[in-house]
Amino acid sequence: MPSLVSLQVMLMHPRRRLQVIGGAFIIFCILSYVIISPTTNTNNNSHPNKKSEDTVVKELFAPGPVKEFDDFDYKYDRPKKSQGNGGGKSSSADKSSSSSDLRKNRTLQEPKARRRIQDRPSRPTQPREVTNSKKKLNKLNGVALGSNLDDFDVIGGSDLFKGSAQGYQDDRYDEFKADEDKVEIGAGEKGAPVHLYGQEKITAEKLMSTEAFNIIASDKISMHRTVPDTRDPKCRAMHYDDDLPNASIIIIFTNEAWSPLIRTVWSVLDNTEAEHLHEIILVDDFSDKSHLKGKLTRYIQKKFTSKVKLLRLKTREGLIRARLRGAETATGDILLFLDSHCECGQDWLRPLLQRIKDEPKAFVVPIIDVIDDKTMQYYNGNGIYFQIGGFTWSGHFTWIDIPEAEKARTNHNELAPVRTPTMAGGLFAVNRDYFWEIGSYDEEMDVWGGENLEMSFRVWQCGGVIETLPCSRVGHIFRSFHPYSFPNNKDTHGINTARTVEVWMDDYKRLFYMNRPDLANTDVGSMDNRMKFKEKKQCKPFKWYLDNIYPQKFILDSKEHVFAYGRLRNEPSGLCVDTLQHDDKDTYNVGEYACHQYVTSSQFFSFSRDFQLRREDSCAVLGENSDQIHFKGQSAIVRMIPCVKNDENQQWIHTKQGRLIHKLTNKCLDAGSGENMDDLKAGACKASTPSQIWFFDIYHDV
Ligand SMILES: [Mn+2]
Repeated sequence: MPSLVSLQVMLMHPRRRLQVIGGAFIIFCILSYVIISPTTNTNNNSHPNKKSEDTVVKELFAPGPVKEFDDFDYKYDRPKKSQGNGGGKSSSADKSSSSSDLRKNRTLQEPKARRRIQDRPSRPTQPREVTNSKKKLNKLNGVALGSNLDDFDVIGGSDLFKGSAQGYQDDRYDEFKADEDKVEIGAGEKGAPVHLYGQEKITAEKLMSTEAFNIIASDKISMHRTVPDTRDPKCRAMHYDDDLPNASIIIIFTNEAWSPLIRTVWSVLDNTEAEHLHEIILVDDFSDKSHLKGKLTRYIQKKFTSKVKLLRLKTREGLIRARLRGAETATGDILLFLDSHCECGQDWLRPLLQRIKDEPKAFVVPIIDVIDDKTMQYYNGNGIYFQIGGFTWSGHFTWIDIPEAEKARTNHNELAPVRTPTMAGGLFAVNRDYFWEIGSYDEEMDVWGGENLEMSFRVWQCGGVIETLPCSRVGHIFRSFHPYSFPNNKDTHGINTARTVEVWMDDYKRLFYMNRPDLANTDVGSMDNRMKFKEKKQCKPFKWYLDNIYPQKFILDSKEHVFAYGRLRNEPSGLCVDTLQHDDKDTYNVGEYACHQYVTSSQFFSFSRDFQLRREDSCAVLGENSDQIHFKGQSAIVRMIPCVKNDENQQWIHTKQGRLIHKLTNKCLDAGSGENMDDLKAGACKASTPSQIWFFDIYHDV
């Protein structure tokens, strides 16, 4: 025993040795007792290795290497498939009479200000110039055009020209015929995949690198294709009110390919009752692809009804401000935002409208079905299984399973609205007044990214709810990258997320900056407006959100969730357990590396109150398979796999001597010969083995 004690003290850092020697005798008398194990707990508060938190915390979360991820449209957030989750000249039809009719109509318009609700944050409104050329092509022909036409650049006209001798029907040249000729009868019907062969396949693969999806397959599919009914069969018996609110559907796009965009609009028109559809507002965020200019204008005028309207932005505004422009212009009861590459399922809209009618503070999202980016298959193999939204501390949206507590809250009713901590952001509906009342979007956010988490935290913290509605399903093409550019190549996702954490996460932002130290000192712009809003609305703190809305979220350093955290260091070798830059989304062998001067994400591990040696979502286990685990005398590699509560292979014991013992096999975590970049292993526990002594930076009181 005495020799072990002296060895222990020798092995320690000089600073730590001083702390230790004073109380060494008493403490080391109980050395051989397990202090933290699945079966044993003591109330001993004086861990020999425990540093004062105040002094150490300053060291934490300081600059270090950076790892980048992307979001909603990125494969990281992609739900697994097993889950479910112009050429022609314009017509010159009767310009003079249509424009004067429209002008008359405008005078009947309600003043804009009355459509806005009182609470809305004021923004300078610059009246857009309405040029004469804009709506010359629309004839009224007895059709009511709504009250907000001044706001649009193009309005659909198919209903307006019916029976008109001078209408579009007389055009001799049909510029859309080429697109129609590409369609193969039956291709992709009922959501079936489209397979290509030979040269076409090669061309399609090449185009994948610019379009991020199979544009040739998409072009072969009818604009009106049917998709499978992926709903829970019980949804067919759902009852909805006769007098539901109506929806303004806002679809923003920048340089979207032709067929997905047009199919999205048709899909809404084909799958929605006219009484529920107030309008479809397309917002073109300054696209430069030629098909989105004159050709799109003419297509809307010729093929779509006057419920379809197009707004063209004069500069690139980005997703957030483009959606805001659409929302400002909308006059329906409900705002529904839809991506520009979606296909709607059976009776997709009524569940959303009904829920918002019943719960005006609800942001509701459909279940998002996967449309394959390579075959355009609309997946239908998930049954009624679906996931809801979570987030990572690095500031990314993720899909998570519905927690048992939430299932219990809904009495295991599979059709009930399911509360979701976050939303993916591409598709959601909300009462129009409430959208403005709850702070709309942070319009100082640029281009794309982070706005969905901002909205999610804000809605929950400020009194709203976010729910997934199982009876509403919408398919979405999940693309593996953005087929458009970001102005100035700015990391808008990162900067927007930094704004989000600054405003909404309180102290928990430390966990974001540990993952993104590069953003700690980035200029994220003034947050005064958002802070004032938060104050005025008396929004709840992030801790409330974590405790009440996302209690299963693992907090890497919280006293409630972990015994110890920080770097996991083997002092004799100077090595720390390290991910070696492996991606936590994968299963990987964890390694060891010289301890960084500061705690960086790749060396941050926690010892959880569930006795797991873990990171945010991944836990350490032994061996590739059970044979290897149980082979006595042999050391086994340590792997990181998704955490599962009460998985025996994920249970560890941490002793006061600094051992980390794998409970199932009684093997000890071992630094081995102590080489950088080695895979970490666990071997037979031996007395007085310096390579088996590990301590975390910080221990909470046990
Ligand atoms: Mn999308």
